[in-house]
Amino acid sequence: MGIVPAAYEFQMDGEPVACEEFGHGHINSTYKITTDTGHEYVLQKINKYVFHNPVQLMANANAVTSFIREREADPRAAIHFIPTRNDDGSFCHRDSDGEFWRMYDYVGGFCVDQPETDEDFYQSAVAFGRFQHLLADFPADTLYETIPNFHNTVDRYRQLEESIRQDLEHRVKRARQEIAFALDRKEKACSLQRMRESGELPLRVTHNDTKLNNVLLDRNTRKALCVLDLDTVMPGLSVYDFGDSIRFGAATAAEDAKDPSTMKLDLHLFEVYTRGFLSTATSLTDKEVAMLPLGAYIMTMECGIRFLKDFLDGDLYFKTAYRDHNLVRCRTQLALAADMEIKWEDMQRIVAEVAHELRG
Ligand code: GN1
Ligand code: MG
Repeated sequence: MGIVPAAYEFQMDGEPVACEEFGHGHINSTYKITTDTGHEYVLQKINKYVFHNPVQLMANANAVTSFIREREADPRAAIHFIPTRNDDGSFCHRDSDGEFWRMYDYVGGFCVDQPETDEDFYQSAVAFGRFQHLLADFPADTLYETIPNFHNTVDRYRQLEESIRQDLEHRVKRARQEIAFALDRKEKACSLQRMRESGELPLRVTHNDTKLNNVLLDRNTRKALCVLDLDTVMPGLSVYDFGDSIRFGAATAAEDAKDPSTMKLDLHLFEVYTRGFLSTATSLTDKEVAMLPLGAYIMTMECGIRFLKDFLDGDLYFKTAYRDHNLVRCRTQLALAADMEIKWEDMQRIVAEVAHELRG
């Protein structure tokens, strides 16, 4: 189905008069639709190869955004999805080709891929912390687990061990050091999952893609408006979201830097993010706050073992640009985890100091 016919399936204000490609996402196709009454909408075709259940995905996204919009006066505090013309309350249209579409209000603002200053990174922390806080009373267990066991590190290890045992691509011999490093740390890496199962850490709504470029900034003030890309919203632990931001954003090198010795944790950026996150995520328990460094460490280890497993399997999950791309990524992530081990006490001290200052 064409783009404009798909747009007609939603309850827009006015008739579409312009349609342009929009954004630069790698997963979904995105368009901006303008109508004759001057309204602007974002129309997206959901990538069905990545997301197998767009209906559940949209149910999650709509449930959390509706919840936020009921509590926040600023209409830009959460995306506003537009219902379809079906009048069945659905927010997702399936066209005759089996493609799924959704639409939301365009509210302006902009996103950045790289922070221009520390303040941009701080604003992303404010946004993801606020997301936690605004959803603190949301019944997280009512959300669909759209990617089951996504951060179940126990299960990630099980899968890694299975791939090592099968060694389908005969690559185990080339990753002996990385395998040993990962297996040596299994117990620590699985500790958050145990705390989730025992209830020591509360089940929360998690975003699961807490990168800077998923935060919408105000054009004038450059302050965070809301978080975007709710495709991986699921029940989980607050420290997953914190941890993944640190893994990606407080690192001194790219995720796939070829020289792993360039990959370190930037303690200054770690503090910047901690400060922003704790300034808004005020509903976290003391235990959750204490586990923030562990969240950063485990998200990094987990990502490393996911790349490792995919390398052993012959690069089936992550897109790769060259033969050893997943092994390079794995080494770089494990180097970051190793550096966190060296800086462990500093990480603990920073979290304790910032928490003391902001929470008393
Ligand atoms: C994938 O596609 P992207 O970059 O948003 C992955 C994350 C990994 C990340 C590592 C659904 O995210 O979990 O941390 O790659 N997303 C999924 O680069 O598997
Ligand atoms: Mg993503």
